[in-house]
Amino acid sequence: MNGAQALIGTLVAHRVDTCFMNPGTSEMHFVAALDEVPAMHGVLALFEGVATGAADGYARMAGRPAATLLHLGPGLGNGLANLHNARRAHSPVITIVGDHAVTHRAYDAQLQSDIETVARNVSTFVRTSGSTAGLGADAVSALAAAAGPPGSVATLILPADVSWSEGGVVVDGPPAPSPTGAAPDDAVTAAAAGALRSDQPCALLIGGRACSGAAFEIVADIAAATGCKLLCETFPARLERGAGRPVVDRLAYLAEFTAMQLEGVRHLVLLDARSPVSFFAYPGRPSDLVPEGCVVHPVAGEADDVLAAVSGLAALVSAEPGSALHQQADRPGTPTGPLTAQGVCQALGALLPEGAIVSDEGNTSGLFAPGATAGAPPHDWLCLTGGAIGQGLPVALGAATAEPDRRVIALEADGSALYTFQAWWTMARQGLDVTTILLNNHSYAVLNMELDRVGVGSPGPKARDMLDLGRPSIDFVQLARGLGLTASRAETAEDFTDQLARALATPGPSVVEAVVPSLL
Ligand SMILES: Cc1ncc(C[n+]2csc(CCOP(=O)(O)OP(=O)(O)O)c2C)c(N)n1
Ligand SMILES: [Mg+2]
Repeated sequence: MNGAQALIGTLVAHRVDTCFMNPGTSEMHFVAALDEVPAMHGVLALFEGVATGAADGYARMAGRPAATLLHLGPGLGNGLANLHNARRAHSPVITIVGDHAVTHRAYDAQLQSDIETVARNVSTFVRTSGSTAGLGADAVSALAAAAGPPGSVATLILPADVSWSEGGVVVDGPPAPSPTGAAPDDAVTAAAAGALRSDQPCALLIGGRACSGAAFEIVADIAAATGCKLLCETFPARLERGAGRPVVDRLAYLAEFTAMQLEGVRHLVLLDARSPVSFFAYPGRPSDLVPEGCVVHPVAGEADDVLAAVSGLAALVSAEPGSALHQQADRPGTPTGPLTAQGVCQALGALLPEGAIVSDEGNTSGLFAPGATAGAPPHDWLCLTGGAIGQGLPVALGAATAEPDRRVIALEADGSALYTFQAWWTMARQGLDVTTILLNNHSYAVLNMELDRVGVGSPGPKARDMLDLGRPSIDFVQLARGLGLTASRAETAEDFTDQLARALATPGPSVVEAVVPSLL
């Protein structure tokens, strides 16, 4: 058995059976080994940012890692932005980066570079595997690091000769128990409970694992028992929402709106969320968004056992299981007239199928989507965790790979789509049920607002031109068809609703381009 076979065998023994990849010469033995270990599914991506974003989307839904296979330092660099988003999502991801054979390093051949330095930016674990016999054990170490909590990116660098040499050993062993995290600090929990039982205004700020499953229900019970506000982080990795799910408000993107949401709050209890900070610095404005005089209670952090922490807090405030406020079923009617961003969101709210997964990179045009879908049938909402755009389509691809029986909807802004729209080809190749709503406002619209907010005075035509995507206008229908998808364009609300309904009812991937005026 060679190293590549042992590595893949070890991964599948630990339930890592999907690898999003973009290989080159140094990874050929790994590619060849796919036929030796049929349990591993290789998924070809045409750009590394698609592979890494897909691994993130996969992990958010499956709760376990996929692998990526990338080609040396340049391949890893191409995938970095979405590994950054994965790091912020606390998604477990195994990144395997092929490298030159150890014996080739002395020659400083064209593709040689410092891979470890690139990897360190996003990874909690970086190791260059030193021997074929030890490769399986290296993979197990990477898996342990990725699992967390917090889930993280683990990078295993695989020299070509370590991969091709004989002497590989599959390390299977008993499956490691699912790690739950560190025990909560009793004193911090008691202080938070005391504040929640007092008559001072309190808020729970939840993120990560507190936004789904049992932990989410328990935090909503705590909110019901104590009358405190329930808020969640601005861009949760995965938020369960829709009819029958706990009611929670997301913190706003703009600091001014966050300040309104937190106004008067005297105690802020953090449950797998960080203390709120402004997304960017603006001249003369605060970075820290905690209101003055508000006490922050970090009851559960990203490395902690969130379920134990929220259960402990619920017991101290005598929260009744099942007492939480749940969302009523309620859908908007279908929109009419000229198509607008609001109309697109309304149609989505009217048609969203039960069990859908929404990958939200709708940006400004998606502003109304959370409101319009709040009472739709239960669904999951996946956000742009790290702010590095080009995530939405790859995450949709990964989510659909993990959950092939559920409808995935990518709510995708034009500018963001153009970083990684190669994901469409992989959706077509894999036959995945992903419906992309392409919000074409012909603009980097949000940056118009940012241009005003940073205080540059009145921007001139050259500056505005750097934010304009309308010259020439981009034809997303042709792009999508060229990559093997069915696609259509809508310019009225009625057409959009019809086209979306058809796309959602049709197996396989499709794109509905919504031409909308820019909100900014
Ligand atoms: C990797 C990366 N590059 C650049 C940016 C800066 N950026 C933020 S928003 C944006 C434009 C977004 O345009 P679009 O996706 O069309 O959304 P809209 O603002 O039009 O709603 C850019 C370029 C970023 N956030 N991430
Ligand atoms: Mg745009």
